[in-house]
Amino acid sequence: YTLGLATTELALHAPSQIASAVKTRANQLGFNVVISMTDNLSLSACRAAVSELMSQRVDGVLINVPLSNDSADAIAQMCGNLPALFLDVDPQADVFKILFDPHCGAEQGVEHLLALGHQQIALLTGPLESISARLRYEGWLETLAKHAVTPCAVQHGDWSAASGYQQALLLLNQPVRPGAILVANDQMALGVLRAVHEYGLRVPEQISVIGYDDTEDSAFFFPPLTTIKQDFRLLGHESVNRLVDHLHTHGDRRRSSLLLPTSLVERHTTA
Ligand code: IPT
Repeated sequence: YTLGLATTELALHAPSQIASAVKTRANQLGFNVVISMTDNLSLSACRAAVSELMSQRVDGVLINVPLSNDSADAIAQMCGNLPALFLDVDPQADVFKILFDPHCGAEQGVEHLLALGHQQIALLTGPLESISARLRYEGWLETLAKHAVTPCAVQHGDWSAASGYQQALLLLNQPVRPGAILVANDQMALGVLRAVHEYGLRVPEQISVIGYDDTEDSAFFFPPLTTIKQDFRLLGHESVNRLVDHLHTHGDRRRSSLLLPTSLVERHTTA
């Protein structure tokens, strides 16, 4: 078999670690993986990436591109009989999928900060064209609202460390200085830490920062980053297993979608 992986920007840490995990598991099972990458978040970019894989006669595709429900339907339809497993869609989307529960992750971050006594909490989301960025943001707002807390400021980044740095400077310059910043991924949190240090504030004594992903290097940020772990090795392993299983049974068995849990990893950026 040859598996296809359509992926969003591989310069980002999470998608590259997912691709690595997919490749590792596929190799263990003796399969090839061909990769095509989108360079923006439009539906047409995803279509182009999937059609590139189809023209290489792959036996099944993994799609790690953020897709709204309508876009996921469109891509599933385009795949026709070709098995397609989605990795970045809404848990409600009616497609074959394996996802980390965005609501669970958002809730764990908020609950951790509230348990530490924080009330002045600022939010730094990912790009709102991304379904996962949107769902994490909604999860934060819902959990905060349950505790009658409103965020003291909100900014939107693009997942990169550079955007984290720029947006953190805006958050720090608000009239009410946040006591904690909830960040939608570790790369942006890296930029936030630099901005906070340049601003002359101590982490975690004067301001707490929490990330999301727990990518490979996050334990080596300074200070080591508290974050919400998504186990990308497990995702790669499970997604290849399930896609291959689907191929073997010719789709006879009911496709079983899976929602993976996230977990809080407490290091030294929250207090
Ligand atoms: C998601 C990451 O959490 C985020 O950091 C960013 O890299 C994004 O991917 C890129 O699309 S993980 C995804 C499987 C929801």
